[in-house]
Order: sequence, then C-alpha cells, then structure tokens
Amino acid sequence: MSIPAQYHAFAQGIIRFPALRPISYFVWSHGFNSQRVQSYARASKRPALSLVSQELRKEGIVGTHVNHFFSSHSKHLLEQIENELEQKRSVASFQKNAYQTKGEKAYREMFLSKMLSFEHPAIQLALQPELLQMVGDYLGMWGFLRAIDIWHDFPTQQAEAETQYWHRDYIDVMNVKVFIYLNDVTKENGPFCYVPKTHARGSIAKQAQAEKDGRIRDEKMIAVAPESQWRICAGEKHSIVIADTSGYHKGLKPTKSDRYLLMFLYTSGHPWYPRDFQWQKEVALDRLPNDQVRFAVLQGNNQ
Ligand SMILES: O=C(O)CCC(=O)C(=O)O
Ligand SMILES: [Fe+2]
Repeated sequence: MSIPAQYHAFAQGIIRFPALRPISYFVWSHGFNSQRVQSYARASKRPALSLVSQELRKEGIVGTHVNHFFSSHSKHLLEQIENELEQKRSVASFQKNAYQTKGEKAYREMFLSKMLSFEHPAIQLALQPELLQMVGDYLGMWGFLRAIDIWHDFPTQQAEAETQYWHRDYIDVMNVKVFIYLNDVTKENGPFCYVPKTHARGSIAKQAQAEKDGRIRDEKMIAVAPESQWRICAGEKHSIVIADTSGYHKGLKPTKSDRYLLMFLYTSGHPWYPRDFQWQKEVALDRLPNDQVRFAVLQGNNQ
C-alpha cells in the first residue's frame, strides 16, 4: 500500500495539534500499520504490559539497567559490541569525526557504518525479544528498527547546538529510542534529558514556545513543566534509558568529559524518514524466525 503524501502532515497532527490526536492515532495504527497491530495482538493476547512499557506509556521515559533487562545472550552481544568499539578506538589513525556522515553534528562521532550486516552484534542485540516485546507493548504493534548507531559525544568550544537544545523528534507518531550508556554518565558528560508526559500520547499537551532562532530554551520549557519534573538521565555504565522522543528532550552539552552510548530507534512500519542504514546484502527471509523480528527488519505494513 502506498501512503499518500498528506499522510505525514495528518499524522503529525498527533504531535503538533492535540485536538487531532485521537483520530490521527487511530488511522496510524488501525489503517497504515494494521497488520503490525494485528500480528502483535495475536502474539500478545491481553498483554500483561511489563512495568517498563507501562511506565513508558505514562511518562514517555523510563530507566533500567542491562543487568535487570537483558538476557545473558544479550549481555554477551553487548560485550562483543564493546570489544569491537574498543578496537576501533585503539586504531591510531582513527580521527574524531572519521565516521561522521555528511551534515552531522560537530559534537558527535558515530561508529557504526551505514551498511550493516544482519549478523552484526549491534543488529542482533536490537532484535532481541526483550527489546522487541517492550517496543511492541508500547507501540501496540510490532516495531520497525529505523536507526542504530554508537555515539561518542564530546565537549566542544562552541555553544549548545542542534539536539543539545530542547526539541521533539518528528520521526513518527510514536517511537521508542533506546540508549545504552557505555560509560558512566553524569551531569558533566552529556546526560539525555526529558520532560515527562510530553510525548504524543502523554498527558501534557502544552507546546513549548520556540525563540526566533527556532530554539526552545529552558525558560520556555518551565512553562510546560517545572524544572523539578525534568529528568536528567545520569547513570552508571550499562544504564538503559528508554524514551519516546516525540516528547521534549535534549542531550545536555558535555562540559568535562565524553559520553559513549549505543542507540536503537524503533518506529511503526511507516516512519516519516527512511531507515538510516542499509543492509550489506539482502536479509534472507528464512533468517527471520518470527513476526516480531520480521516486522523489525522489513519496512511497511505487510510481511
Ligand atoms: O544526545 C542526546 O542525549 C539526545 C539526542 C537526541 O536528540 C535524540 O536522540 O533524538
Ligand atoms: Fe532528538
């Protein structure tokens, strides 16, 4: 099914115009993503939503830890990813920004290639059942793995830029972004920050006022929710932060040291921008063991 161009504008109604939320949510889930919804519903009859997805629905953000959330297989995959990262970092010729793609951010280098194999441990980790089930429980449909990367954020001489200001991600009606911290993160090395309940289906519908330069500053965010409610996600290595980034968020600018994290982004089968990586070679369908994984790998509504 091809999606009419008007769809995106309509779907954005759920984020920009609270009055349109119920109808645009309905069309998004039961129209354009209906097969994903049905397959999820069949597999998860009367889902006893995990505490993580329940909290995510209510707050738009939830924190957990690798030791509480990951199976031993997932932990093993994470170790492989960290070993690979360590090797890349130790290559003498490795330059800051060497892995950046064009138009990217001056405060971040990214380690994963945009051509990935299905076997890559980061892909395998992103497709583990504890993650896909949590994403499905939150979205109410099987999610699609829209983006994946390893970020290294570092202090710069410049002022805050881009995602270091409050913003919403206009990527889909709902989304799930998973950050796995690969080092200890404090207020000084760029924690992820979030204003709870501002996600598309959250209880705070108020929109923050942007300045002329398009930035939303702290003073304007206070009008949406008092600072005492903001979540500054400091956490030790292997903390997991899960957020629907349709809600207001930013990465606090690192002041003293660096931050490393693994990032997965899951959306519906119809994100507003295409997947940001490609398969090195087409994934053989018999490698996809069930609907949960099939829908995560293959874009669209029908598998
Ligand atoms: O750097 C961060 O913690 C936040 C980045 C961001 O805006 C995003 O992941 O959507
Ligand atoms: Fe963002």
